[in-house]
Amino acid sequence: MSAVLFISDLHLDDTRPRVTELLLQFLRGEAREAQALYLLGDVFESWVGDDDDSRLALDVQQALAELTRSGVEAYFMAGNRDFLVGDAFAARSGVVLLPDPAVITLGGVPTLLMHGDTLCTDDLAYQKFRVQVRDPAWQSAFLAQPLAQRRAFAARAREQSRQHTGAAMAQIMDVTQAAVHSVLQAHGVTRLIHGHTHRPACHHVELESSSAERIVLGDWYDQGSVLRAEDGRLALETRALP
Ligand SMILES: [Mn+2]
Repeated sequence: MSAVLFISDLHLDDTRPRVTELLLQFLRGEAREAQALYLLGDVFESWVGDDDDSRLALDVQQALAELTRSGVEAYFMAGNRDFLVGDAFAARSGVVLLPDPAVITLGGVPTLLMHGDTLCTDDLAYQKFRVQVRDPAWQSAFLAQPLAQRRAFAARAREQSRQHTGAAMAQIMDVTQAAVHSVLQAHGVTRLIHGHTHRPACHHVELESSSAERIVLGDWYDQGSVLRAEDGRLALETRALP
């Protein structure tokens, strides 16, 4: 059986062109041999609407379209940066949009997929912001603005996010054990894969009557990060920047 691949937190941005280059290489190379690719959020540092005509936006959709046309299934779950990715993006790139959370069967094991931001329940300021920007009325008002105005808003939001991340205690920016236990139990699964925290690891989770595993995907800042599921094995691997 061929591999199933998981990536997240690339935070693609014009300031880090080598990361975009690595993704394009990955989509045209390694991913072509896979059965499926899951993109679990924050692929883009920001996404201001599917009408974005920037080079970066077009190149990524093009490479995804080539991948999906070659027969590889690709699934896209939004993160806290690219939650405005919508149906036009999906149609152009051939990806299937996934809700957060979503349960899949991976090598026979029911597996819960999330971006991970909803697990960071101690970050109250962020959770409040999330409620606002996930509101359909807020989203349609935002998307009705001209592209230039939306880009300016995204730049301001990035700056505020940087300040918040710098000021908040590291502990607040991580998942809480209570949230992890609660989603595992609510979905009746013993495996969770998520990103968002940029703390790649495979954790063992002790539940009341069973044990589970929590796999955290890595970010794409100093390298690429890929979770490969193949022949019943999961491997968290890195890829060097070009
Ligand atoms: Mn995130």
